Amino acid sequence: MPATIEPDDSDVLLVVDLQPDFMPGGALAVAEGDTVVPLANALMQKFAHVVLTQDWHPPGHASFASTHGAAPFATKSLPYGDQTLWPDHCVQGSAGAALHPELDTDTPFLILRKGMRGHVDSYSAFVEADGKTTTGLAALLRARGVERVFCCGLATDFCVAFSALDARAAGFATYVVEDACRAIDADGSLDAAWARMNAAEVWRIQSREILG
Ligand code: VGL
Ligand code: ZN
Repeated sequence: MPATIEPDDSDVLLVVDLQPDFMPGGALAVAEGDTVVPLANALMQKFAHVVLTQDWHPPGHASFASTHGAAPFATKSLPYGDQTLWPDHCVQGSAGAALHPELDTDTPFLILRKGMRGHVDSYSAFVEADGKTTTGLAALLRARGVERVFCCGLATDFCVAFSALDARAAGFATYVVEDACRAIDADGSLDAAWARMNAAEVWRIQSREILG
């Protein structure tokens, strides 16, 4: 099948959280998460603008179950809303928080770290979980003439979905490259994420539509 999408100067590829802690064997492992890395590298070659994100939490982060003496995957009410509690992951400076060693870090113009503030999580590359604090990414992309945001990485139902929904809300045409993502899929979270993305007109595409 020939490529049907030819990225141009107004397109950005957003590569979300390809870090060892989200890979098989990692602290918050996503099944087959490692299979996304070569696809992300191939996709990057098609884009004039590429941004990587890196989940980057201080020790004792509000999203960690251990911080609250709770069980991982429980839900906790925090001042900004309900927070899923995770195993400790992507602790700043730890090996699990690094970018995957096979990920192309030469092509991206920006590596955006998120979730750095102790009391607020940030699944999204655009807006933190308080719904207010912006990372500045939307303004930066607009200043570069970006109109369409293509998302891939981990995890489909959390950081990819939240980033895609916020890209859409910021006015970008937004696409998720489904086969270049993998999901955590806890308690129906993958279906729920796609329902929200479909409702928001975030388009679901496959990497072959770009790679040919
Ligand atoms: C993520 C849960 C917690 C993700 C990050 O990258 O999807 N999920 N932190
Ligand atoms: Zn995290």
